[in-house]
Amino acid sequence: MKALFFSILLFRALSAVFGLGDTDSISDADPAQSGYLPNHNMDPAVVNSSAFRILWQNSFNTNELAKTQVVFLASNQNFIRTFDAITGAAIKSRQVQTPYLATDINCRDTPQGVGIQGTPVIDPSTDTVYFFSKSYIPNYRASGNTGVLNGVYYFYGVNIITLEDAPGFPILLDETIAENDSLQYFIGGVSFQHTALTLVAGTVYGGFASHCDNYNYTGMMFGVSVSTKRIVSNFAMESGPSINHEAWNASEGGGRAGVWMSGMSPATDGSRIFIVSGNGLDGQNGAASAEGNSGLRTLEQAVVNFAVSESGGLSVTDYFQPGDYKALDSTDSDLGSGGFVLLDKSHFSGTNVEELGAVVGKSGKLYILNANNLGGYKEGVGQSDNVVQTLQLKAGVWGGCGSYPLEGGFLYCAPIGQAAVAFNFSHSSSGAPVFTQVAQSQEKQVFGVGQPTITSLDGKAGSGIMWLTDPTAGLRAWAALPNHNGSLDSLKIPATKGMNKYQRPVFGNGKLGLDKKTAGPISGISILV
Ligand SMILES: *[C@@H]1O[C@H](CO)[C@@H](O)[C@H](O)[C@H]1NC(C)=O
Ligand SMILES: *[C@@H]1O[C@H](CO)[C@@H](O)[C@H](O)[C@H]1NC(C)=O
Ligand SMILES: *[C@@H]1O[C@H](CO)[C@@H](O)[C@H](O)[C@H]1NC(C)=O
Ligand SMILES: *[C@@H]1O[C@H](CO)[C@@H](O)[C@H](O)[C@H]1NC(C)=O
Ligand SMILES: *[C@@H]1O[C@H](CO)[C@@H](O)[C@H](O)[C@H]1NC(C)=O
Ligand SMILES: CC(=O)N[C@H]1CO[C@H](CO)[C@@H](O)[C@@H]1O
Repeated sequence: MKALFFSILLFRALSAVFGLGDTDSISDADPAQSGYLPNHNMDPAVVNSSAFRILWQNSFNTNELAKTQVVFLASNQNFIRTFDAITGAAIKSRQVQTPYLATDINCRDTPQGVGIQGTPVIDPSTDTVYFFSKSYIPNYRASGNTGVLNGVYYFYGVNIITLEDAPGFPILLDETIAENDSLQYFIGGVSFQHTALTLVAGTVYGGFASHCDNYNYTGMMFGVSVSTKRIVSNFAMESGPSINHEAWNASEGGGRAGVWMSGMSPATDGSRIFIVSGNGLDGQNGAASAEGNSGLRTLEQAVVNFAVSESGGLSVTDYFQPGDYKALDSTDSDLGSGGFVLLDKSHFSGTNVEELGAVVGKSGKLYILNANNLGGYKEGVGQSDNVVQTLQLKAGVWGGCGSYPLEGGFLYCAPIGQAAVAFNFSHSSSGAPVFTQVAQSQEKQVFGVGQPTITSLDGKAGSGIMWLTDPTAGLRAWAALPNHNGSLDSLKIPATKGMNKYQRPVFGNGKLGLDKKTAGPISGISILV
């Protein structure tokens, strides 16, 4: 498992009273995680010119890793801050909790400390921002102020104007018993909340995994109702008798199957939630094939479709688990290093397939799935994977792909150490959906590259831009439509070397926000306009 994710949210603060503008970003990408954002006034003619420039940059504490933008930022050091989007002037700042020490978890993934990691989500109807924060309760499970056993997680709701706690928050997550396994309860100290958050029918959901697979942990999905201010879901990805209920400090304990997705959000269409899990232990599926609705309890290396109950509880209605998942387990080759990309069904569909999704993890095998029938386990011909299509990329992906549903339709992925690749969308003679690799970038991306995010100027033909952040090279942008010789043409944008890992740029009315990597005393956000 790898773990740094630094994210950004864009929220308008230009007027005295905050309000939602139609070009604001209130969550990480779109709820479906398709990666396509049509309405942020990003014009490629401007982006590819000197008019697109760095508007401001801010520095924060040494090694404080910035997480959000105008106006709301949340960091690994448990700071939340607001800024003026145009000038960068600080408006408010608050440290919600003492951050958890990386030395308490024996994992170098987050050396600067652990606080708020998953990108928050804003509810514009109440001006409230929601996030999870990792900290301590002194003498909670062991003596002392710190230590892994005193590590806990809180769920916060904070007023985005005052940065004060909304009534009823924060809520402590620790000791919550899993809704689908009475033997498992939540221990914040060994857990790591990494996915971006999503707000579905009044409940905020976030995925939990571990730090470097250390200690006894099981991947969990938490849901907190923002109206009743209660935890309404704590779903253990592995449950039942085959799970090893080991001591907290056993490195092979728990069920594993962390939900982290390199910081991507669970994907949702408003009623269903899709997540992808990582490596596990003791998976039930073996020689026999199994249907996606068969009630598998060892949901490791799986794409999982949850139904959301009226109260916000989660139940598994469908899953896909690759036939070689045990081999993936034994090599720590997480399918769930990437999230699920739910594709726009008004464009990406075909005979007998109304809605598609895409997933690719560390193995580099890109699976195109039927979102309404994910495929179960070995349900294909001759016990093969029952998927719409499988495409092998040159390397693994941490963080998922992104799509552009116009002008024929494209899917973009950024395998580590390789060129970014573009697939076009078409149909076979029988009408089945087919993706074909048609182009690649001249540039190669290093480890920690973010998820492809695609903008357009309100859907205008030829205005698509595909964006990636690269930890070394910084922000990159390409024309989304491949050129005729099979290349993605890059746009000329200002150098912003040194991005934090696994981030998406965020957008608001012709502006873009980024999180730059700590370099000595300097860290912060760049806004380009
Ligand atoms: C291991 O952790 C799980 C919670 O994930 C818990 O149910 C179990 O009791 C723990 N084992 C021990 C021996 O503490
Ligand atoms: C695990 O923790 C228990 C106390 O909870 C302690 O007695 C035991 O020695 C620890 N084991 C290891 C391997 O650290
Ligand atoms: C997709 O690319 C393939 C291979 O280059 C090409 O044959 C096909 O016409 C393209 N399909 C569309 C819809 O552009
Ligand atoms: C394709 O065209 C671009 C310019 O549009 C050029 O930089 C690139 O080298 C060409 N690639 C190939 C494979 O010819
Ligand atoms: C960007 O602008 C340059 C001129 O500065 C031009 O040569 C290039 O084709 C443009 N790139 C794209 C992808 O539009
Ligand atoms: C008690 C309970 O609800 N158990 C469920 C936990 O989740 C698995 C996976 O969906 C179900 O099979 C169990 O029935």
